Amino acid sequence: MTDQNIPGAPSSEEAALEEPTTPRGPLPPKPDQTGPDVRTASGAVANEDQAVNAQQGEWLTTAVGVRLRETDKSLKAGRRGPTLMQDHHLREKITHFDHERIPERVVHARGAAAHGVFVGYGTAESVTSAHFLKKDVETPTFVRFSTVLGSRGSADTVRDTRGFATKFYTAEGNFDLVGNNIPVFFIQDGIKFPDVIHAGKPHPDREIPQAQSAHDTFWDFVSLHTEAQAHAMWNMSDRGIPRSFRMMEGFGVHTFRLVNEAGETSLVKFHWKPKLGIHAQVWEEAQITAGMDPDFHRRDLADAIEAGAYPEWELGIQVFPDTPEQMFEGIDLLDPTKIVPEELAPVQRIGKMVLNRNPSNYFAETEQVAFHAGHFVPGIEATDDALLQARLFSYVDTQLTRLGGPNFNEIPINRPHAPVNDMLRDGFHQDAVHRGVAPYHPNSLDGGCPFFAGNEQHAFVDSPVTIPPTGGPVQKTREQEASFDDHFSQVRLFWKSMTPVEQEHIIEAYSFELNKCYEQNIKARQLQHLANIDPVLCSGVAEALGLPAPDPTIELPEPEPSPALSMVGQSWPSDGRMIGVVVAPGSSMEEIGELRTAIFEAGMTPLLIAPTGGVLADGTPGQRTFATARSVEFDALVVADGTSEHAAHPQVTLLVQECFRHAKAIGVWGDGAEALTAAGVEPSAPGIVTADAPTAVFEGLSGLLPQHRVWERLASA
Ligand code: HDD
Repeated sequence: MTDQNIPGAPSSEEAALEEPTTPRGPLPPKPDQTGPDVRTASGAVANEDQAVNAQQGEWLTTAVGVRLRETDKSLKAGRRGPTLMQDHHLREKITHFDHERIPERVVHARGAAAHGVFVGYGTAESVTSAHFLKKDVETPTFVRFSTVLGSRGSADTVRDTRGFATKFYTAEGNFDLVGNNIPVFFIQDGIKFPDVIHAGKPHPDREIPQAQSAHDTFWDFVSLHTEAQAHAMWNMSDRGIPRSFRMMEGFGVHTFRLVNEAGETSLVKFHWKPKLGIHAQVWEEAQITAGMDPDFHRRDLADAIEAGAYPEWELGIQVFPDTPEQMFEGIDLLDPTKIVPEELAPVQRIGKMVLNRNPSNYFAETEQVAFHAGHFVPGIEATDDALLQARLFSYVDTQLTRLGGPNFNEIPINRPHAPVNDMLRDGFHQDAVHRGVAPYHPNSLDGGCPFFAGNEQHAFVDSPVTIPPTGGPVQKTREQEASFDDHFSQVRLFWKSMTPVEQEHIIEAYSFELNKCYEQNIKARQLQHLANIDPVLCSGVAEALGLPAPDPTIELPEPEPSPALSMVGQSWPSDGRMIGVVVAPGSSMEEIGELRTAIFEAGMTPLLIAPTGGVLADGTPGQRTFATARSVEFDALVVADGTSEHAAHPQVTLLVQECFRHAKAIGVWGDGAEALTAAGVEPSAPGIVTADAPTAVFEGLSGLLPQHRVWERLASA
């Protein structure tokens, strides 16, 4: 066969080959499934559609492009004979499969991600020269949310901190803001990171429990490290079980240094503020969800984006003067276990991020993305926070094992959109075909290139910060400032800023976790810390543990509560909320149609729950059956008229009772009210809407949803 025979028109010999299946044309990509932006040889950014369609070419080939006529049977010496070593395709297929997995992240292994765009407001221009924060500058972003402790296949809704890592592909190179949904950290110095993670991960003997902090080694660590009390309390609060990634705040945690055009510096803390507000599951919901739908958060994020309900956050900064002490109102800004309450330093909004595209391929993008806390752009710098300093080393180092060598920045999802002209060469998985002969500086052979950029070309210049900031001779030491030793006053501040219902949840969370510990010493030690934080907190937990509540051993001043720390009491947009609607053959499809329209028009999603599968009378699909529905999927429940025959169905009763217990709004019209009676729910209870028409029911629910839950239904609210 000659070359001319190959592309396009098959030769007569090829045509004679029998195809096992009819070749099909490429599937049309979904609008949100375009490939990752990649850098072309010329440095321009292109969208590699080919990558999306790689699986849909006409002919199956080997890895090196040879067309195959069989992939289901190996090459054997006769029909019943041994397999032949010369079967290249068999060996290639199996070998590649054998090496498909890469090590999961040592922490934050379980995650979900999305592409987005960030737009600067220009309000940060007085404090930073960063180009992407200038007014109306649009920057592509990629965000990965994660849990910390669980393995890649663990459940989404476990009690844990959530990672919130954002890669900004700015015109000046990549900036990574690798944050969490909790603004304080367990430890003050990165040298302790392996310790806290060893304690939090499953026990090394039996590798249990998975994705949990409710076990002895975790609480052993926490009770032996008073500095961990602040983070532990945040984890035990409702922030540890978010309703959705879309409804979480994000925090840069550390204090960073910003530098403006004039070279003046400020210290800042970064905050992400979600448009939809901060909401949590209740603990029972989180537990049910982990079994019913372990992918709950992952699915929620992808579904919302696919439905066009793009999640949004505003980026904000708290700004502090860059004084030699690096303190603000008595709070040490280099201590990552401390916050600065918003009441003392308001969060100023500097830009907005919208997540508008799901990844096309989990492995290529979400798994291979490599964030680095040290990826800064001109105008943003690190501070001497000892936790941050250790991170500056760890994030590059970990990729060497995880992504198999030093060239991970060439993987499409990690490539900057700014032109790259480094002198890094060779190594495993080197994709670039570098030209020239002189990858060293200075040189006289490659035209002297590359040259250094100066201020005019906006080079990254480290600000001339005095070390130590207080001046004087530098002494090597493994000590830290005395201000780092106050481990309790902010934990008390957090506790005192909670509403009664949030405090009750915190007591329940500590009680659950500590009751899962076997070691009595650990429980007793932790109770002593709780006594030092607050006697009410301590006695609540002690009672649940069946242990005496110890007296405090320290005296703390009464803090000024920070209402911004509470998740209760505010009103938020209810876009994207899910409304479960129990229907039955006796329901009027006209009324159901009116209800669905009203729900859609309010930017929410109805989920119809019918006794059995299949379509309803007018062809409307029922999305759930009584057997497959569970309350955790819904933010509110409606029981339609015409359902009386099923009012006492155990699954309907379970739905109503769970929604009631979890403080969700419930609406009924007509004989739908019988489901309330069957479940033992009083129609006059808070958050129960009874009306004579579906639209009136929905109107009542719409008034309740902005508070997220019917808080007054919970006993102590
Ligand atoms: Fe970390 C991953 C957040 C302290 C070492 N970290 C990782 C991720 C997030 C954070 C969100 C997942 C990134 C992704 O989605 O790929 N880490 C934090 C925050 C910290 C923090 C907010 C404190 C303020 N981390 C921290 C310390 C160290 C590390 C002190 C080590 C000294 N973190 C890592 C790591 C990981 C990581 C081992 C695992 C996977 C990766 O980096 O890429 O290098």
